[in-house]
Amino acid sequence: MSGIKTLGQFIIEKQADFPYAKGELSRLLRDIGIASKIVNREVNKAGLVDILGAAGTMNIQGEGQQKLDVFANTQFISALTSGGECCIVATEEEDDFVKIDSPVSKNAKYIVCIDPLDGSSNIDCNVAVGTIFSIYRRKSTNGKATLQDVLQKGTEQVAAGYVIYGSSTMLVYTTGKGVNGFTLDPSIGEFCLSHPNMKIPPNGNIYSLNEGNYVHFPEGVKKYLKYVQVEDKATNRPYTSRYIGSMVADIHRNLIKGGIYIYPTTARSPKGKLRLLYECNPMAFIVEQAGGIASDGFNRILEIEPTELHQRTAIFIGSEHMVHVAESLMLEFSSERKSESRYISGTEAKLEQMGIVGGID
Ligand code: AHM
Ligand code: MG
Repeated sequence: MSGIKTLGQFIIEKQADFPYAKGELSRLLRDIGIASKIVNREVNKAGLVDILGAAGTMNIQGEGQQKLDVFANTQFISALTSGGECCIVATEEEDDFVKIDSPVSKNAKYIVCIDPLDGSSNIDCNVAVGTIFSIYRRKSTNGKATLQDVLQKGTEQVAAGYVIYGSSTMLVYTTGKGVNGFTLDPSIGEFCLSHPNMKIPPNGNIYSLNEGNYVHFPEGVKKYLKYVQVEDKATNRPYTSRYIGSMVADIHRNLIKGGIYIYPTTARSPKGKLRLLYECNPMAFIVEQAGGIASDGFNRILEIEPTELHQRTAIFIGSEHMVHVAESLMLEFSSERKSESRYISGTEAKLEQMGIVGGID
């Protein structure tokens, strides 16, 4: 066992970073880790047993649920209920938030927003899927926690993470002091620290977006696509296109290799497709903690004020330089929100300042 540090050991060790911590957040992270191992077991044998296929129910977004979505949802809610640290779970799979009302959770202080199985339309063909979670401290101090406790800005997250059920299963999380990744060793059934202090390269050459939606993209995204596809040796263009269609897997790869993931607004999804509370905010927190950027094309994802549980947003997330270029083009060519943008200077000046010039007309 020498040299191995398990997730449990790491969490306890890191508790010392928070001098007044009573171990509640650590227990919550542990509960999520345990549930994800159970989900991993089922995802791994999905091709073998009769658990695949639609469960016959629709979630609030009108999307068909897969059976494993339902299974994962139940596992996480049940782990958070028996763990005793969580008072509300907001999940992609339930129309309303779930109040945890168990004797052990009477004093629970934490809210968990979760996408129990993201990318689940990929399960039938053995492509990587993931779990995404975000943890907040409840704001109200008495009575039962309410929707207002859930609708907090991403900057208020105390922790966030994802699990990728891929060729290996990994859990990656942050508590605002960097990002660490753990790989599940199936022989001992433990997540072991494998990627300490993860940092996203400031620039990269991978872009990930569903180009099939091209005709519906905002002009700024169309220009960005042109930019990444133009030959320019100095900036290593054309870039490489990689799109799995599982946000967790696409962002995980870009986190390691450098890259940008974009899900913009489209004519079909005018507010974007991905959900702020349990998809975009947690991924944005992780990527920022790793040194990257996450924006809705104009402003920081983490500063969006949520007004509803299943709110959607556009997202541009990844390596700092790449997101800056995309934002600059959004500003220049899709500038209906110019006044809100973090950029007030001209695009060209900004690009030149970053050492990135040419290729955009
Ligand atoms: P889901 O939560 O219903 O699985 O949808 C989220 C997924 C992301 O993982 C993925 O990046 C995106 O939707 C793919 O959407 P599209 O098929 O429109 O490209
Ligand atoms: Mg999802």
